[in-house]
Amino acid sequence: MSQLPSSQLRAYADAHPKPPNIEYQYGTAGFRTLGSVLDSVLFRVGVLAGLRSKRLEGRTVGVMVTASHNPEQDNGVKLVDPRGEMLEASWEQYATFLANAPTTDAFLDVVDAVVKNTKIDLSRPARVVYGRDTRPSGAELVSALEDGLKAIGAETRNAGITTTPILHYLVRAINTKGTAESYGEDSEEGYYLKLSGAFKKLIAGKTKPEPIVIDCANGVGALAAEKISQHLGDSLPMILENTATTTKGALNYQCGADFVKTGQKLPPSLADKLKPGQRACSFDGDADRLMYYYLDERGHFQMLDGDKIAALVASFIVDLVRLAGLEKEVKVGLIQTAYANGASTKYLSDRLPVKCVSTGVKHLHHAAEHYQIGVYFEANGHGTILFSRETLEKLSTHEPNTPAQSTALNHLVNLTHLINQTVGDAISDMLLVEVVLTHKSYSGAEWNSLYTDLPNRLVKVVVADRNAFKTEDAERRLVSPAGLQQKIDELVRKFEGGRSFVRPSGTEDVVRVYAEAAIRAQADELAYRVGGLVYDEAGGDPKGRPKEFV
Ligand code: G16
Repeated sequence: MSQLPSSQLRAYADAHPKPPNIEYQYGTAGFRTLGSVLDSVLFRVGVLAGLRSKRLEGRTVGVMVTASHNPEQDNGVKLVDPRGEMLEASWEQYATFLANAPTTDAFLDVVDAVVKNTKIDLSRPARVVYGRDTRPSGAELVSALEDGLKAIGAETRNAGITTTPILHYLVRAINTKGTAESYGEDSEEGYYLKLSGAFKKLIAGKTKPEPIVIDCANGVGALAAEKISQHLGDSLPMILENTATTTKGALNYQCGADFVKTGQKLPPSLADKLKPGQRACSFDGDADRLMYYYLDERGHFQMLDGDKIAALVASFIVDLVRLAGLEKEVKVGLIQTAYANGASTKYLSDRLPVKCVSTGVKHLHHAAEHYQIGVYFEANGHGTILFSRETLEKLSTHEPNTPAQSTALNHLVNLTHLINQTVGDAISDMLLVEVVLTHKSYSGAEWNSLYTDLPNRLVKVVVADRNAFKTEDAERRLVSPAGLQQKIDELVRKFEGGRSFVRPSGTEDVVRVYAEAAIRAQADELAYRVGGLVYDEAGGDPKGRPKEFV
């Protein structure tokens, strides 16, 4: 193909018309909205994925159909670049333009413009691997995607129903197959073998962990956890809960990482099952986020969120680097967002460089690439650790001087296999946490005592137009609506240890408000009062006013 297959594209595009009066946006994690209005978007993303692969000389790109933590009726789609990372930011605008072209003619014009602007050699092959989560709308949306892939003439591989992190793994494994940088066998089985093999090496000779309770959010993580559990055997006994992947309405409902983090409470389905002190964790709907928790001896819920995971694993890595005698050559850095609890930032800043960036894995991932070892975690439990190419090389060539150095070096090498470096991965992150807890012989309570969280509260406000909210300074300050930030500042000053910020969500049609303060009641009050300001300033929808400030 040296020219666009225009009549083929037209015929397929006519079968997937864009609904009028809907404006799509490639946001924090791709397109995300009601599954029922995404048919044309999926078709067009198929075409774009083909073009992206051609632009990258036929390297395989990925497409994941998921709305992750969102409610079951939502769905979404995001593109994965060849190293398993999120789509290059400059291409997000093409995705948005393509999705919003009102007619087939307009769509073909945008396709043509993308080809010209990005200088695509159309004679190159297009290769795309795609997968989806368990949402009921997934099958039809995948068939729209497949039409887009056929229309642009892509070679395809269907990864079926799988987790987002496994799809990212597959993309990297396919593209590095047979090279010195091979990421592993390019199959789901290859993923399980790689992670479980590394886990077993890392805990060899240690006391086996007690069973862990896993809330699978009634999503695809249940299927993946079941499979990896077979590989892990008694090296990590798992009790899988919320595994109803085919029950209508069950996905993410009253369970899952987002439910736990936002509500700061246990999924009700675990209330009678969890014993005090027992470790438990929640995945989200596509198993790329992880939240840990336990009940203390008084039966009170204690949450170990993404910040606590970062504190645990970053300190472990820093110690290993030092023990391996590499601290002069290998610098470890940590990336957080404005949602990071102030107490975590303080704890971690004493141990390693900490940087704050905007919400969205893509921002954290790119910032983490600037370190030899970059640890990134969002407070919501989304994160991973990146080892730079030179670090991987150093770990494989470094000559240890002592047995202790050799052990630490081995652990670091095994961690590079355990950690899914393409994106946050609930299963890989859970295994990482289990390794650290095993090495340190930590209970949940000991881990929790690394630092004490400042009380905090997150609320959502439904407003007329969330795009009216613009931020700066890594989303810590509002620049519009005009004057609102000053009002927030005045309010925050009245609360001891107060901090609050407001930002539009990129995955839900809401504005998010975060607040923390020295005591719980104040954090709650600050969040609801800032929420009230947002509501009053921005023409809030009466349905969106959280009941606490009605
Ligand atoms: C996605 C992104 C995360 C982000 C989250 C919430 O997560 O990948 O980086 O923190 O959305 O974003 P927002 O506050 O903009 O809605 P997931 O797990 O839903 O894919």
